[in-house]
Amino acid sequence: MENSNLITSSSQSEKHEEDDELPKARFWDAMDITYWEGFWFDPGLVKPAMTFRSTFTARNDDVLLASTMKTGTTWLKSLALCILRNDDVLATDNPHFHLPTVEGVAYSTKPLLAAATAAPRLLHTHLPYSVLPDSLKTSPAAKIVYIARNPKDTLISMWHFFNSILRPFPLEAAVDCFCSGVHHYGPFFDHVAEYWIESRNRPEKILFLKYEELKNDPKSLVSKIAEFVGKPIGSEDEVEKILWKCSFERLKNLEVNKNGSVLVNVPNKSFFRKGEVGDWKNYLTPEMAERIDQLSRDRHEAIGLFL
Ligand code: PAP
Repeated sequence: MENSNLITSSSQSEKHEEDDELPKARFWDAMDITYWEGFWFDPGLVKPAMTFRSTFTARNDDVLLASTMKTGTTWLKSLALCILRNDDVLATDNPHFHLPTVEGVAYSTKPLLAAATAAPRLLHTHLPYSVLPDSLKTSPAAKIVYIARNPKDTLISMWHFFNSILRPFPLEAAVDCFCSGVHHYGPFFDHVAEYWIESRNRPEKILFLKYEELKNDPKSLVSKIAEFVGKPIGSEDEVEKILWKCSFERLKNLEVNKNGSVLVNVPNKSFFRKGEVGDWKNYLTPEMAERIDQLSRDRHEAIGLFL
C-alpha cells in the first residue's frame, strides 16, 4: 500500500479524461507517442499522469525532483537520496529503484519504495510544470528541484539512449524529432521554459539547476540543494562524501549499474554513458547545431534563459 496516496486508482478521480482520442505520432520509427496538454508522452504514461494530476495530495514536506529526459535526472536523484536519506543505498541499488518517476511506475520492475513515502517524501516526475497537480503547486512549503541541460547535449544523450533501447535511428532524423518537439516530454524548449518562468516567479518554491553548473561547481550546488530542501550539510567533508557517492565514475562502475535493470527493457547501464559537457561537438554538424541554437534563441532569450 506504499504508493496508495501517490497515484490512486483512476476511478477515484472526479472527472477522468480519456486518452484514447488524443493525437498520436510515430517516434523513432519504432513506437507511437501521444499528445496531451501541449506535450508528447509515452502512451502508457498518459493515464498515470492524468491520475497523478487529479488525485495527488501534496504534503508540506514533499520534495519533488523534476526534469525532462536526459538532463541529469539520475544524478539529481542520487544526490537527493544522499542528502535526504543517510544510508548509502546507491552502493547496491540503482537510484531509479529508490526514487522512481511518479508517472512511470507502470514500467517499474519493482513496486514504489519507501524512499518516496517516508517523510519527507521524495518524488520525481518528468511531467511539465503545467500538468503538475494543483495541490503541489499551491502547497505553501512543498519544494520542487528542476534540472535542465544544454539542448544539444540533451539531444545527443537522448539519441544514444533511444538507439540502444529502441533501434538505431539516423541523427538527422533525431534532430528533426527534437526540433519539432515530437519526443517524450517534448517540446524540450517548452518544458524547460515552464519551470524556468515559475522558478523566477517563486524562487522559494522551485530551485532551477543546470547540469553544466552542477558539473562546474558541484560543491556549492550540492550545498544549495541541501539548504533548499531543508537539510543543510554540516561540513565540507560531508559534501565531498556525497559528491563521491554520486559521481559518474563510481556509479557507472557499480555492479548493479553494469548488469542490473530497474525499468522494463531498460538496462541500468543505459543511464551512464559519458556524463560530459559538450559531447554534442563530436556528433552535430554546424548546421544541426545552429538549428538548435536558433530555437534556443527564439524560445529562451526573451525569458532570460541561456542553456
Ligand atoms: P533519464 O531522464 O532517462 O533518467 P538522465 O539521467 O536525465 O536520464 O540522463 C542521462 C545522462 O546523465 C547521461 O548523459 P550522457 O548521455 O551525455 O552521458 C548520463 O551519462 C548522465 N549521468 C548519469 N549519471 C550521472 C552522474 N552521476 N554524473 C554526471 N552525469 C550523469
